[in-house]
Amino acid sequence: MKKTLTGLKPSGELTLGSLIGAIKQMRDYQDNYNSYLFVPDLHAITVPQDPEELKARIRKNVGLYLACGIDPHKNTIYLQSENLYHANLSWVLECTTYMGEASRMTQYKDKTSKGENVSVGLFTYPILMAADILLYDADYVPVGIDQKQHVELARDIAIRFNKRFGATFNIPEPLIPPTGAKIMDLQEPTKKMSKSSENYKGTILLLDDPIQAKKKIMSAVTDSENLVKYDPINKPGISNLLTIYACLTDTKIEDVETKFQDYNYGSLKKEVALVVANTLTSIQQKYQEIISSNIIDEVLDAGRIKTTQEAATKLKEVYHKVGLER
Ligand code: AQP
Repeated sequence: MKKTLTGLKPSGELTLGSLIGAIKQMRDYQDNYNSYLFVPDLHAITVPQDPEELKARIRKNVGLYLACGIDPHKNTIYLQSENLYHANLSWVLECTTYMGEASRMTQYKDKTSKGENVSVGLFTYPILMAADILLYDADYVPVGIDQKQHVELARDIAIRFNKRFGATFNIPEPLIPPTGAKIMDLQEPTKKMSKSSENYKGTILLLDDPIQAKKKIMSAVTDSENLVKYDPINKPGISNLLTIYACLTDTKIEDVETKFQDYNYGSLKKEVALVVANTLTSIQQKYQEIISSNIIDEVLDAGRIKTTQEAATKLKEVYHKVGLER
């Protein structure tokens, strides 16, 4: 069975974008793939985090994975920081990656272009991500479009390592959803909906009060044409709403466009708001049951034991190839 692997960093609360771009894909694939879903908490500290908030968010995110339909019997679920081999392999890979290729990563370039004083970790984190993927020989990495470049870097690193030291790593491929690869901010629809966004009204969190979420959809920025049409370049706001509806109802974007072609923007927003609120209500009901049980610790303990054994074997092979042994 082919292996899929992905993670959502606990740098903020999970959003509708996290659900549509990553969790939903893992849920859709879980019956047919050997699925690995982790919490990349080491990635979260590439930017400053409040320790207590981070700790709480790690549990919350695992609870949300499960509440969104990730089946712990079909997925290996684990916490990155509980498995020391990720950081070990990352170091070896950092030593085989060139400054030029790491400097080309657009997420890093975006953050530094704003003149922010960023950490070295933010620069090297795509290499840690390569280690996360290569450690388990993942075949596919379901990601939103913004992470495609990082999976390509992981491929380049693996190909180069294999050439230099002999076949060691499987070469992973990104899996980008045809619809919903980039859910946009509701207030600035040319920008990705992000969990660390400062604009409260632009982002829907999975634990938002469904009534508030409805209000956010109703006040989403659109355009003045009053024509419902899927056209992400010229009508990013409306296209984003159509995409959200299509993904949450598992409908083709063309069919959603046809369904709403005679609607005015207010009526379209009402329909989207209802689907979003229903999705959140269902997730939150399951989340409340999960958070008050022992399941999160059980799942993470099982994931830690399994992945630590697998990663130890892989790292031993890597150390042997590189000459790190007595
Ligand atoms: N808005 C989105 N639309 C589609 N996919 C998305 N993803 C995130 N936001 C959207 C996908 O979710 C996966 C996990 O991403 P992540 O949470 O580890 O990191 P990120 O992409 O940096 O997410 P954020 O929300 O933008 O975090 P911050 O604000 O902390 O930087 C990835 O596959 C991502 O593509």
